[in-house]
Amino acid sequence: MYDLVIQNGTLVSNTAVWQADIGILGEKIAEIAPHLEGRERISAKGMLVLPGGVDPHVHLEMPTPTTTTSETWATGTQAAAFGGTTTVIDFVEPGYPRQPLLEAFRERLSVAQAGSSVDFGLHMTLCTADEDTLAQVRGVVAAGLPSFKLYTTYAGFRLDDEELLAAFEAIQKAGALAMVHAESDVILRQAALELQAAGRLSLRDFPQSRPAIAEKEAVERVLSLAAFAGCPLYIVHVSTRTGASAIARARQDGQAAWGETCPQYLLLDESRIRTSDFSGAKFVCCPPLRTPADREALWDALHAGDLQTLGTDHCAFNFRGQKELGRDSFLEVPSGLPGIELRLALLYTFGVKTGKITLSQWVDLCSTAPARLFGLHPRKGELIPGADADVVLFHPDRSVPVTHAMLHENVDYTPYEGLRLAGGVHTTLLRGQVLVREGEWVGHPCTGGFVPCSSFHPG
Ligand code: DUC
Ligand code: ZN
Repeated sequence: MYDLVIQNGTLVSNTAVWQADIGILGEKIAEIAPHLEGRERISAKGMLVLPGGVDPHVHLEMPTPTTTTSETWATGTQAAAFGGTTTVIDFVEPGYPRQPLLEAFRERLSVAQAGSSVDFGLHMTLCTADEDTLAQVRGVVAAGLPSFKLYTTYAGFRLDDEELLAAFEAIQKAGALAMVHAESDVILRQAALELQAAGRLSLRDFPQSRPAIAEKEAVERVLSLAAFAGCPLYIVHVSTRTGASAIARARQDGQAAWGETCPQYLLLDESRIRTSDFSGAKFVCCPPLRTPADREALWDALHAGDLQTLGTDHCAFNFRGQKELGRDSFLEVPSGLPGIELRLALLYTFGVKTGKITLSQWVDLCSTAPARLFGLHPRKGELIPGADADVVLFHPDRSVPVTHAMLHENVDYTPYEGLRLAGGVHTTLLRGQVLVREGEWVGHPCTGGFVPCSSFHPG
């Protein structure tokens, strides 16, 4: 007799779709089979039943030089649960230059732990790559952070080629994974200088300040440097056809390389920024939204398996008071879009329902592949006995338009306003506890915990 049985659902894994019950004992899945008995029962008749989503790329409560993201750990992780995501992976960034990495980790951990309603992992950001910093990499991996974020641009974060190579070598030796924000700093600086000289700093000019070629150049370069170092490499938020095809080529050559894209690059394009008023600021993110042709190429890449994960890069700033900081110059618009709550529903609607990807690809992109890449599998990302009972019941046939009012994200707009969803999350369980039932929060807040990630082995 199990504590809880989820009955009569259609289970979806990254390889199969089948009918069965899920028996849960305590925090774990105990059995998957027909006709299980439990003290409590949840009917999943007519529902898809999935492993809880794993969002590999979020920024909660993130300070920037001018403001802090509007989404806290408390609000963002509840919104994640409403959207079927039961594990998020955020970032540790140094609180001051050359802060010891484990000290920065402990500080971030205590903030996250106090507020998180879903489980979470953390990636470590490397803003320097000197001997002293790189000597700390092994200790960070041992603490449960086997993924390191590197930037090719942004003052205070950017590593030059020599530093990137040194970092890749240290990460490889520590059995970890490098993640790179890949945009060419020299191209971005030159593009911004030219626009500035021409007095073109209005929102309409923003996309031109971060051209697609900047992504291509940086993706190709970091792929080469990582290949030379033998370091596994994950490119975050791939936004262009050329970025995706560079990763596909590297993979065909046998390189350990993976790519992530995000809902905004699949569903929105640069026309959103070119509005007659300032509302286009709601769509400012880096890399920027691209062309309809790029969107199509990214869908093709998901279909072909050339990109492996869907993260949100959830980085929420209110339009009022935050995005508005950039009224006089796009350079001052805080960069980032919200999306933590809609990831599963958007990919289902515009990917599965349109036939661009299969149900199993959907689960793989949103859950299993990120769990594997970031060392959370098989505890997360899988419906199998022994895994955490992180389970989502998803209504496969529910037509609703997206409105800001229906969401739980702590931000004053959604970039997806008006898009019609074809399905949505009904119930979300985290380690056997129901957090969301029929669209209502029924869980205890702040019950999420840090999940140490194991060293890199993509499986
Ligand atoms: N890009 C954004 O737009 N926001 C957060 C970080 C990033 O790389
Ligand atoms: Zn990001």
